[in-house]
Amino acid sequence: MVKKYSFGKIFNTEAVVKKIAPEKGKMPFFRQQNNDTKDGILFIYGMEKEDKVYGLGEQVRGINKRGHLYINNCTDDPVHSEEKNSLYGAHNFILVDGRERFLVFFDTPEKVTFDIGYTDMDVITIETAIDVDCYIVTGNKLLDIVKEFRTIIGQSYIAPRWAFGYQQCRWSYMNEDEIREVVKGHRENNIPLDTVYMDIDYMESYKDFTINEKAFPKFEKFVEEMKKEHVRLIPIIDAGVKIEKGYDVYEEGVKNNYFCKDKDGKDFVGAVWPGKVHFPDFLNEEARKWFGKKYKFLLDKGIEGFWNDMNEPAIFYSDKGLQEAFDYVDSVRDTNVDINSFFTLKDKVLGIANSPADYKSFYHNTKEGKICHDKLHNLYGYNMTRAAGEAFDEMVPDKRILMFSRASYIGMHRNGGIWQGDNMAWWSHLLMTIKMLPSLNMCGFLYTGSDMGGFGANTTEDLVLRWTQFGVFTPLMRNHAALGTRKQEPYQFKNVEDFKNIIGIRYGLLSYIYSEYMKAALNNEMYAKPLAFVYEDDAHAKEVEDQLIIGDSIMIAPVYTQNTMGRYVYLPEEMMAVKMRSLTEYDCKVLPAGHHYVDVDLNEMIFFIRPNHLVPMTYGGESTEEVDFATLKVFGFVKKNTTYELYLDDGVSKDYGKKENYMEIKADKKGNLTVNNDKITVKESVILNK
Ligand code: MIG
Repeated sequence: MVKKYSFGKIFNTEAVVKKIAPEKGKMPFFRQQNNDTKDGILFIYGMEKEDKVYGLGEQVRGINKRGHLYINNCTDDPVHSEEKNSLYGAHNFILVDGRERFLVFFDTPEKVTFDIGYTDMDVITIETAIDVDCYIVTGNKLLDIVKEFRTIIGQSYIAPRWAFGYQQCRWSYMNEDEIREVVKGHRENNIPLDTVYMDIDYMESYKDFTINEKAFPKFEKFVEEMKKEHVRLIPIIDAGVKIEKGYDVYEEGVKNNYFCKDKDGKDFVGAVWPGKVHFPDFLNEEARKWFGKKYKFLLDKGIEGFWNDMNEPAIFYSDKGLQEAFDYVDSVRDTNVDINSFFTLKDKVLGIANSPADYKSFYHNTKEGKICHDKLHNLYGYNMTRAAGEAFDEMVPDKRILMFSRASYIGMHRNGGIWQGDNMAWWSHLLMTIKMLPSLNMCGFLYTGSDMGGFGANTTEDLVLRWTQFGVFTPLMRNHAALGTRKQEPYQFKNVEDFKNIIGIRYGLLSYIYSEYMKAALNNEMYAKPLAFVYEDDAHAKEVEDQLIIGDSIMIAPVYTQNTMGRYVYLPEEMMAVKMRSLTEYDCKVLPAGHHYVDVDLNEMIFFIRPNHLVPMTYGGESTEEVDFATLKVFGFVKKNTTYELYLDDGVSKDYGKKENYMEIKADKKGNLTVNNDKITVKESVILNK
């Protein structure tokens, strides 16, 4: 059941797609706060000791969010350490599991503060602006509540199937030859590969929708050449548009008032990679349409996927901010800089980037009138990605285009996925991404993953390998690294064979991963779940945060610590352990419920199949186009007659939900398999039944 409570007059974010009439009666847990210092809405809830609090999508720390202060305010912060409060997304919901079970979503474009047992360890205090729509979703099981929430926010974005292949990125592959090298490095070593990314240097002077012709002299031909290798190129698009006379995007934006304005009505100026830029006014419908159509420049050249970056938006500096810093420097230059002025000096200079003052100094021209950016901040990246997504629906209505974004808000999950931003080559960040995955799934971001191996800092071979072993299960499986860091493509390392085998296992699991992803997207369900959501009555399972249920059949327990050749794992029920070195080398055995130490060597990975569940696998391939999705090898653990619902389609068109896309694989308790559809064949099986 969903109840809506409206406070003030909220800007329509369009996060919720279902019409719900607001309640008139008394509002539970809410208090309106009006005093001299601030106006706002407080949501206060007292927790019992056992209460668990899930949610918040892209945020730091655990699956259970208890015990920290979170500030949902889209932020470009490249150091995602435990004490931070904000990342790139604003996913303003929590799901409380305790004496009462409910999800609450705060729909407001402004910052929301979630004090979840931080000030008082037993109290949740959520503070929002005065204008907010709150939705309270109640239900029986946690998964039912999530499903109901997902139903009101609309169906998740669906990526093309090739986007489930292995993807390689770096900031930046500078030209055609560097990209050819990357492809060669994979192909020569038989490491599967489906895409290579183009970071900001493919553009001419970092101008959106341009190609640096020195680096890519025959771009269309090159795109074609790569497609022959079964590789798709995925260019980045940044939010800021370079100020440059004669540059069409700039000229058109200025002429039609498509850019954000300063207080005097002039186009607001900030600086990002291209130098001085204007920011497209994505909250203006016309501007959004215009920007979305710009992607055609690349679609026409054969491009089929994009990533939208810097759309919090990140602002290195504004003219005003820079001037203020200079002024302060000048004011103290000839003085005997005392300690106070020293710190002010430091703050003035370091505080130039992504400064709240800048967000207060420009305006959007919306349907509801002129509104200051800081009142709509959390909607900016959402609407950039929406611009693209809606334009694709119009320009290429029958074809899926890969799209994911850095900044996001609930609602954007209908237009694209997200990647988890600039993490570090830290083991703790491998664990963080494991925990973030189910939280993102709860609010509809199914197509997601982190920069495998770590973006910032120099990585090591074992970290990349362990991260890749986890990445096998994330829909977006992309290795990415920052400028200046150690190279980390799989073929840069000593044990290339291990990478080939692990990524090979992903291609084997593709039939399962794709099928589970599609069913989750089409039914508003979660692809990756905490154990707590599946084993609701198992007090221990509720505390496990380093294992996940992937789809319906598999439990994973990734190794995420250095110099350990195994780990403890908790089995809430008896399961079949599948330890794989490659698609053809594996051991399977049944383990009883309880705690176990499992050995997992660096070149191995392990996953578990739940009782009376099947896992269809393909025979692999070096690209998704090479994979034969119709010929399967089925793994399973059956003690009674068991059915697996396989979802299979062409992977590119948008005719998703057709009946004929659903097939059944049945196993009887002896392990004999049958299929109900002559489109698929089961060639082999590995079924344990005791
Ligand atoms: O200021 O385009 O998160 O993935 O490689 C850095 C360069 C800008 C941030 C993105 C990262 C990308 C990088 N970008």
